[in-house]
Amino acid sequence: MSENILLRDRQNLNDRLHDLEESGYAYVPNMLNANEIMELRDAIDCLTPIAEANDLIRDPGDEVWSGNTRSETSIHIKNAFNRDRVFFNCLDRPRVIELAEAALGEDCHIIGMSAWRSGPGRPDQHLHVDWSPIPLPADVAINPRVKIPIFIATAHYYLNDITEELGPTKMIPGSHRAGRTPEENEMEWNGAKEQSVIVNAGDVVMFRSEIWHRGSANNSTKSRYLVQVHYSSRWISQRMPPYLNKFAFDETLLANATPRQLRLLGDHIVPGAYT
Ligand SMILES: O=C(O)CCC(=O)C(=O)O
Ligand SMILES: [Fe+2]
Repeated sequence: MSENILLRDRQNLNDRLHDLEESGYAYVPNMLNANEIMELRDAIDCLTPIAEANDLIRDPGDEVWSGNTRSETSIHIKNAFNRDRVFFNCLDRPRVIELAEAALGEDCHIIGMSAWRSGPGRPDQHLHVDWSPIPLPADVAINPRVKIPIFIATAHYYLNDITEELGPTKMIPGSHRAGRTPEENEMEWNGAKEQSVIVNAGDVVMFRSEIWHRGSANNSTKSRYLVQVHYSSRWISQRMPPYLNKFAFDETLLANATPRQLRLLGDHIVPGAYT
């Protein structure tokens, strides 16, 4: 059994930014109230996966993704912001968006937003990085004088009280300083083991894309619900499948969006490639 990760309830943005930069993750508790949590869970249960958008669905024990829609199935929905206003509203929740903008720039945007229902039987993921922007020799990566900017960070909105049985996210604090991705079945970095992210429903944890982490097995009888908002610097391209102009924004959601929300969806002021 893993130890629980240290969650620091910081009182200001600078401290949260420091945690994200130095530990690789930051804690933003009590982001959603009980009503908002229920709305998001209900909205996930109403989602039908769209094959062309690379949405995934899996029955318990399945090795391959299938087209079945039984309620205990696991689903992974891309472009969740486009499917329901409750997801759209996760674009720019206070404290989280301020942290994203401080870490990634005032002109940051989202590269995607995923909604997950992970049913009983969901297997362990391997320890991985979501993206390692600059591979470096170990001694360079760990040198405190070397400061790699954050290029991508994901905010996890947890919609359950997380227990070890439900399958917490596991992370190795500080492992964004590895300068590489973990080898298959590598479980430790620099003598440090993975730790469990045990949070309450409505809490957010944001982590930079190079931290070693994984989702773990759901050994409970309940489904685990999660929304992931993937923020990036302006210079990283957005991923909204299907590609080649086949993705279409929901016009009603756009019509009611604020300028900041539009920018987060890619409507940048800068007209050219660079300026
Ligand atoms: O389920 C989780 O907690 C983490 C998921 C994850 O890391 C991923 O899908 O890349
Ligand atoms: Fe991941």
